[in-house]
Amino acid sequence: MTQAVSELFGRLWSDYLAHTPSAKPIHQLLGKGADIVNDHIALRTFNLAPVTVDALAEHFKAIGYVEAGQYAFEAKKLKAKHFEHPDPTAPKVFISELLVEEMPEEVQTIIKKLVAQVDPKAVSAADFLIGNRPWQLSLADYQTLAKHSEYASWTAAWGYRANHFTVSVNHLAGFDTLEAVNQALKDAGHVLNSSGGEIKGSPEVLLEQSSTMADKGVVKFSDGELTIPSCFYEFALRYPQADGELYSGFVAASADKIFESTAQN
Ligand code: OOG
Ligand code: NI
Repeated sequence: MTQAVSELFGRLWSDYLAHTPSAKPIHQLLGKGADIVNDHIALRTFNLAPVTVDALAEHFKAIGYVEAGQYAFEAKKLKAKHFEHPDPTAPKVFISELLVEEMPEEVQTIIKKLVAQVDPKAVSAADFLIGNRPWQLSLADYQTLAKHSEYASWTAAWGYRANHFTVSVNHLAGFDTLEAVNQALKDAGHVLNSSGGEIKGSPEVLLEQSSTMADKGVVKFSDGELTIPSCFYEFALRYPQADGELYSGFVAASADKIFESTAQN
């Protein structure tokens, strides 16, 4: 990996660890002390300037990433793109955005109020994606968003940071199947996202995924604090395409369920 790539992911990883206490023990459990290859990370945003997917993607394009896939999630009112780097050991990047104009009026009003607080020049700053919520948010507004869209409330509360890292199961020395990974996680007391089944996808769609339910963290609002779901860990096993290369895209039907890893429970 180039130094720019490893530096950016190193900073994203430090912020992620600070909000995901289960990540270190899971890393140890699956890697057994060895390095772990990250399949991808994900970021969330709103489709309003200056914080659209395309604007956030500039951080990755600047270090060699290119757009490699587009996805739509009609029920959740989301769109997403994924980005890849020519170096196959660089994690892929999945960035989604809420289609704000498709939300009820009261949701639109709140999100526009948040995004209006973002200095457009700040979006390209080196630390914009590293644990950064560039707006004030009240508890009442958070709760209104949560009633209509779990995604909107999570994004408003946590802002810009990796909402998950993803273990590449293909690269694990001690595990050959996602079933075995899931069993080890459950035996160690971790709670998996079971929406749509613990394993999303199949060998037929060339990608199997599972994830933990998000840890919890304290978020500061303008008028108080609340403990809410923070970030989660994902596990991905990729299968070879006809040309022998591992499939490198995402599967919308599976991603739709992975989003639910930050649901309130
Ligand atoms: C992204 C969910 C989709 C995947 O691997 O399909 C995803 C999110 O929760 O922001 O990560
Ligand atoms: Ni993911």
